Amino acid sequence: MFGITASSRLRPSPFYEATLAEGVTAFTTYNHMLMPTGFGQPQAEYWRLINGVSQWDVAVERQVQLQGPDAAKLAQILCTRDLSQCAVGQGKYVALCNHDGVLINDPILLKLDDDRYWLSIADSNIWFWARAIAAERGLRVTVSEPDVSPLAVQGPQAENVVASIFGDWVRGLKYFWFRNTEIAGIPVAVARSGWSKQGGFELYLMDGSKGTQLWNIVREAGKPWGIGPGNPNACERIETGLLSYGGDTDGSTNPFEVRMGKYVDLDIPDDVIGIQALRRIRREGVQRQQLGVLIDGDQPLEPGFHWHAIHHRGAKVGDLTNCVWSYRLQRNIGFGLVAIDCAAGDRVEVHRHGQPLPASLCALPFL
Ligand code: THG
Repeated sequence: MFGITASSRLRPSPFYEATLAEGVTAFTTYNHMLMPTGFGQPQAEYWRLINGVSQWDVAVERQVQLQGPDAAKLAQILCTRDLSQCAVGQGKYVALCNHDGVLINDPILLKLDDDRYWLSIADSNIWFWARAIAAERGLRVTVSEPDVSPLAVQGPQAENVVASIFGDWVRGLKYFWFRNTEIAGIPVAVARSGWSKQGGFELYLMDGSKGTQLWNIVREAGKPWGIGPGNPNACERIETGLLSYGGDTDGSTNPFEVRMGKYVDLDIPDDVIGIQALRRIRREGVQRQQLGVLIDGDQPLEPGFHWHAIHHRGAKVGDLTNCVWSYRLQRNIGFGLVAIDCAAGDRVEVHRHGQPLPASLCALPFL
C-alpha cells in the first residue's frame, strides 16, 4: 500500500532483522511497535499453521511487570478474574476493565513469583493505567516494561519442534503454564499458549539482543517439520472465534458482550476496578452479543478499515467487526456485535460501501 517511515516511536522488535531476512511483506502497528502481518504467500502461511508449524514475531505483546510486596494485590485490582488460586508458573487469560466495566485490554497474566507478575498485553497502554492505579491506591509495587519479547511457535507440529529444542518436559506443560529456562545461553520462558487454536507455544525472549539467534534456533529445529514464517493469522482466528481487542471491541464493549463472561468472577473483592459495574450489567442484562456472520457468495471481499453496519428487517442491529475469506469454509466470515434479540439463523444484510450483502448469523466459533 505504502511505506513506513522509521522513527524511534516505532520501536523495532528483537526479531525485526530476522523477519526481514524471511521476506516479510507487510506490518501493522501494535503497542507502538511494528508487527509482521505477511510474508507474501497468504495461503501457504495459513495452511502451514493448520497442518504444520509456523513461527511468529509477536514481540508487540509487551509485558507490563508488577513487582513488589503489593504486586499480587495490584494484579487482582486490575483483573476482573479471581487470581487467588493462581500458582507460580501459571498463566491465565484475563479481562482488564475500566470503572464502567468497559474492556480496556485482554492480556494473559503470568505469575512469575508471589511478588512478580506479567500482564502480556493486547494493543492498549496498560503501563500508564497500572502505574496510575498503583499510585492512587498507595501500593508498594514497581510497574515496568521489562526486556521481554514473545516468539510464537504455532501449529500441530509446534510441540515436536519446541520439544526438540528444550526437551520432552515441554509436552507436559498445561495450557498457559510456563517455565523459565535457557537455550544456548539465551534466557527464555517457555509457555504453552498463543493466539491460534492449532496448539503451540510461546518463547518469551528475555534478552532483546538475542532475537535473531533465537529466531534461527527455532527455524533450524523446525526444518524437519517444514517450519516457516507466519504471524497472528486473521483467517484462522476468525474461523476459531478468537477475540481481537480493539478490532472487535469499541469504547463501550464489556466482557459479557464478547464471550469473556466466563473469565469474569463477580464475587471478587469490591475494590477490583470495574467489578461493581459488571455486577450491575450482569443484573440488568447486556445489550449486545457476539455472533458469527456468514456472508452469501463465493468471492473473497477486500478487507477494510471499518466496522460495517448489520441490518435486520430494515433496521440497524449492530456491526460486522471483522471479515475474512475462510479458506476452509470457502465463504466470507466475520464477527457481528449485534443486539441481544438477534439469534443464530437470522437473515441479515451487511452494509458495506453502500452495498447491502445478504448474510446469516450463526454461533461462534465457525470451526
Ligand atoms: N500471547 C501473549 N500475549 C498476548 C496474546 C498472545 N496478549 C494479547 C492477546 N494475545 C491476548 N488475547 C488472547 C485471546 C485469546 C487467547 C489468548 C490470548 C486464547 N483463548 C482461548 C480461547 O478463547 O479459546 C483459551 C482461553 C482459556 O480458555 O483460558 O488462547 O497470544 N503472550
